[in-house]
Amino acid sequence: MLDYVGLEADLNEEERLVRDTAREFVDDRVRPDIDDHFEAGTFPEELIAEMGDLGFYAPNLDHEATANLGERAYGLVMQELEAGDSGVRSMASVQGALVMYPIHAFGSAAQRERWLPALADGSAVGCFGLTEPDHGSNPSAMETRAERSDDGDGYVLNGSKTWITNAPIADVALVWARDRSAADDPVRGFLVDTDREGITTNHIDGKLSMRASVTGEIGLNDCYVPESAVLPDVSGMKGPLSCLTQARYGIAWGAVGAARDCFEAAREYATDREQFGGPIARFQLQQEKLAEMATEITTAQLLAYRLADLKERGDLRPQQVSMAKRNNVAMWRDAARTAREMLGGNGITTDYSPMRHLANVETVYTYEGTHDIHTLIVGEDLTGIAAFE
Ligand code: TGC
Ligand code: FAD
Repeated sequence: MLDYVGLEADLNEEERLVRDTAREFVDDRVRPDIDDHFEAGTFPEELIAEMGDLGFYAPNLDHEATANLGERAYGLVMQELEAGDSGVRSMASVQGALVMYPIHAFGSAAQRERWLPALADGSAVGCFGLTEPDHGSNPSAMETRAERSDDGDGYVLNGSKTWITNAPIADVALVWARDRSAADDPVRGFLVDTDREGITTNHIDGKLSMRASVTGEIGLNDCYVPESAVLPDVSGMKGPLSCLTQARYGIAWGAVGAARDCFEAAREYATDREQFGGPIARFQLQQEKLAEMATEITTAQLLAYRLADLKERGDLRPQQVSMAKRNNVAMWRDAARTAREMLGGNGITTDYSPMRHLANVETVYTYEGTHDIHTLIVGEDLTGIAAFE
């Protein structure tokens, strides 16, 4: 397995164990069926509880229901899951970074008690509703609104969210909405049970990317939620954006895993496949491709490792996470295309992983902030000038 600068040696015993556990899980439980799920457009739902049992949801949170691992161990789990398939890593990212993290960071004691154990063991599924049909890259323009209910005991939600991972299978939706009852309509988070009246979670069909993942829309039509559904300790865009930082960190690691899987498929194929009387790996053109991929994967991996150290000591800035998400996903996109090319005609089938990773990366390049948006976040950080509008 590619580890060109020997990062393995720096892992402690716990990190190695966690990495090996996630790798074995992917080999035994993900790889055998993932192509069938990708072709059928389904998520292997039996893995939801299994991943909970293995502690893959928000393992970096300090809570009795979670695995209480360090940031590097968490990153390694994301790396191995995405080497299997982005749909599997997405499941873990949404559940852990986008639903459990905000409940842990901004929730009430009752919300933490109700949801964290169930989400951690996979007996409940969460989803994160930020994007709207007309507001993707600029979620601050969201139209979903919360108004005080007539009895004053809760809120009534109206609006719609789209492209929401897990929405059709979720028990709880964290919906971000403008609170019309407060001055300046601040954005607030609402934990909405999906069996409430007034909420729908329809499936989105026809995806050609991220097929082994369930994606849906959320409709909110006079959906009443009690006051106890509001995340009490955050208000403003900082709430959803800080969740994104957690998930983007995981994606920076996951990208390394998916790219590594493409590289390994290409290396093996090139040494086995014979043309013109010998393995294609003997041609300089093929070696150049492998050398380039290995170099880019290694530098992306180093960036992920550095991020883990910064995050562990509380020094990681969101802009640094943007740089890593942007770089590592673009690196994976290039690696997947090159690997697919090296596999020739066989490379366009589900018999090999690169084309599936190549299809998936189009989503990952776009969600959690598009490549362009992360360019502008880093650009603003470097110049002090925001170029979004
Ligand atoms: P802005 O005015 O810049 O900031 C508002 C407040 O938030 C703070 N902040 C952050 N905090 C933590 N992490 C971040 N990444 C943060 N970015 C900003 C900021 O300090 C400020 O705090 P305060 O205390 O001063 O109020 O916010 P803005 O609304 O102008 O945002 C600008 C922009 C474009 C960067 C932001 O809207 C953005 O990142 N857009 C991209 C949208 C996006 O990434 N959507 C993702 C939806 S979820 C998803 O895709 C899930 S896929 C999951 C899966 O399946 O794996
Ligand atoms: P737009 O914002 O309309 O962007 C279109 C194009 O314009 C992009 O190329 C973009 O880079 C470019 N662009 C936009 N603004 C600028 C600018 N200022 N400067 C230069 N270029 C710009 N969202 C959730 O809330 N929860 C989820 O669980 C979730 N899961 C998803 C799962 C999948 C499979 C997909 C595809 C998306 C998911 N999303 C989710 C939504 C995702 O976050 C958005 O698709 C993403 O933020 C981009 O928004 P958009 O699709 O509306 O594109």
